[in-house]
Amino acid sequence: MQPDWHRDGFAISPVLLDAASVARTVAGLERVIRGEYRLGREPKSRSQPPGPPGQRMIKIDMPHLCDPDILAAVTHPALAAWACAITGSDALQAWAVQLLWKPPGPDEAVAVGWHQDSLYWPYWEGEVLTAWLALGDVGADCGPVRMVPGSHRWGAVPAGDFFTGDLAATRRAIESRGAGPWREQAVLLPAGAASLHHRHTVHGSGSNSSGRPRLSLAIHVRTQAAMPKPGADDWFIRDLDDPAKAPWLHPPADHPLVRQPSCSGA
Ligand SMILES: O=C(O)CCC(=O)C(=O)O
Repeated sequence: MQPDWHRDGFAISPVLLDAASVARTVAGLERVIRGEYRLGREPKSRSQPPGPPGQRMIKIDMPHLCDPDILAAVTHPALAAWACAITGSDALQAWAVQLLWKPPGPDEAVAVGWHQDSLYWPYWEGEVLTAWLALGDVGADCGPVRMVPGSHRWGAVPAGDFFTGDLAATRRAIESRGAGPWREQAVLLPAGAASLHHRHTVHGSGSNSSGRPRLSLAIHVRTQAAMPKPGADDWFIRDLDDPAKAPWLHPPADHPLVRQPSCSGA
């Protein structure tokens, strides 16, 4: 069933980036993975969630700082226009981006445990979301992201863990908080399409048996209805006025709405 943003807490786009844009972005991912930074800046961090050496998922934070083709994908107007239309937002700013490269492998190596993104974002208040852009076809055998429809209405559940591949344990931990009922839907996407999920939507992903890597960018965005919590001081929100780090996607950065002090993290 096609998910509905308000009912299910996630949505699936049509193809937004054409094949040439996807190919350019994939080349950018490959460059950043091998440490070639065409924009002369390093990513915030390079990490590999637990798993056997050489088989783990690769997670690189803020790759758009490093590569023009990744920056172009993050700021692609079709992605922003779709996300604004789905959420009914006037403005959208990317404040964090993750490159996610899931190689073929079993759960122990490449699974992402069930979690809500809000668990990792204690410094935000309001509407903060994730657009997950597929940079290759994501079929059922690739370890697609699986969402729990309706879980955005559970509120913040202080359980779950992105960084453990133990899907059963993270599900038990979330369910033990009284959340439910549990239902799962895999998000299958053609290359160039995206999903969008709410900060409280529970999600995770399992093994990749496709024989090829699953490639994506997770683009964390805020709408004009999100503000950093008073006194919050975190790397991700410190430089919200720096367009290299946190580009406004919609409307363009010179729009009067974006220049309002209330939209600035300062
Ligand atoms: O790529 C995955 O499998 C998980 C991604 C995720 O947790 C996210 O985009 O918030």
